Amino acid sequence: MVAVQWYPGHMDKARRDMQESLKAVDLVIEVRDARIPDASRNPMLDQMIQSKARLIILSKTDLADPKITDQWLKALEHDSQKAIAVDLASDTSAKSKILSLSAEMTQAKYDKMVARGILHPRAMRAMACGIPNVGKSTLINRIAGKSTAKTEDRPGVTRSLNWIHASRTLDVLDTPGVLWPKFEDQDTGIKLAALGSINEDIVDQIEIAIHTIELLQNLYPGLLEQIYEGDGCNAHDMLNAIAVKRGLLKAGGEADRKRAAITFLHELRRGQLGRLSLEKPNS
Ligand SMILES: Nc1nc2c(ncn2[C@@H]2O[C@H](COP(=O)(O)OP(=O)(O)OP(=O)(O)O)[C@@H](O)[C@H]2O)c(=O)[nH]1
Ligand SMILES: [Mg+2]
Repeated sequence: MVAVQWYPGHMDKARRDMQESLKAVDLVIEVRDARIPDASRNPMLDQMIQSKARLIILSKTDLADPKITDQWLKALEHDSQKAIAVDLASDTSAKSKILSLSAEMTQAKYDKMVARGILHPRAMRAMACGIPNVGKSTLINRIAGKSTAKTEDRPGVTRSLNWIHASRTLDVLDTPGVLWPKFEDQDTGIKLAALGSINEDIVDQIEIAIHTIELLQNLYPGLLEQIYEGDGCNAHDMLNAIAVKRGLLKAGGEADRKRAAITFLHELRRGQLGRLSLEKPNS
């Protein structure tokens, strides 16, 4: 069993602070990783958000399999919930897409204020939330057009809630990434660790790499064999093939499996193995 059960105190505090702030919020912007839209969905959010309008942003779409992302978008749209996939890091049109959908989803609120005689209604308020390292702060910076919120490629960068006047019409609350106390299955923890939403120091990188290799061998048969030149091998042999291909050998010539695991996971996360998704809808 992969040891990724973990729920640090700062996440529980963030969850309580978010619950409190929700009262003042017109729209919830839930950021999920386009490569794992189901594993990166925090089940605690459903309880917290209840009937509030929800815009789901599938981030890192530049790294995900485009065909599978289209399937996810269709599966995620319903009633008071809309979904779009964006590359928050470099797509300059992401800002206008997010602002126009946010305006559309808060239009009724805005109209109510006008009907009450308010001549200049306040900016609408959105809460950006989601698991660690999915791009919540990057999204806010993208809308604001400047680096207001701190971002970094590791989980746990944002530590407290912070309102940012992102545009003339939208204030966005940046929140710390939050996980939930117990994953429903081992696969969820593996996918979250593989794509960098769980602190690298608390999981066994070799185990995560082995399970991720198995996942990819099922979803993309032949791909890893082609990249790393392992031939028809199981996940353990594949990790050795990765070590050999990347020149990660110990003094005696033996494969350095730990460094191979870390290298493999970093290559996957950065998109160096291609645009890959780790799960499909209803699978
Ligand atoms: N390629 C790509 N990288 C992205 C995208 N969105 C965010 N990133 C990168 O993902 C990393 C994490 O982004 P953050 O905005 O810090 O993530 P966060 O959700 O605020 O993370 P925490 O505050 O730790 O919960 C950074 O290195 C970003 O540059 C995207 O759409 N595409
Ligand atoms: Mg952040």
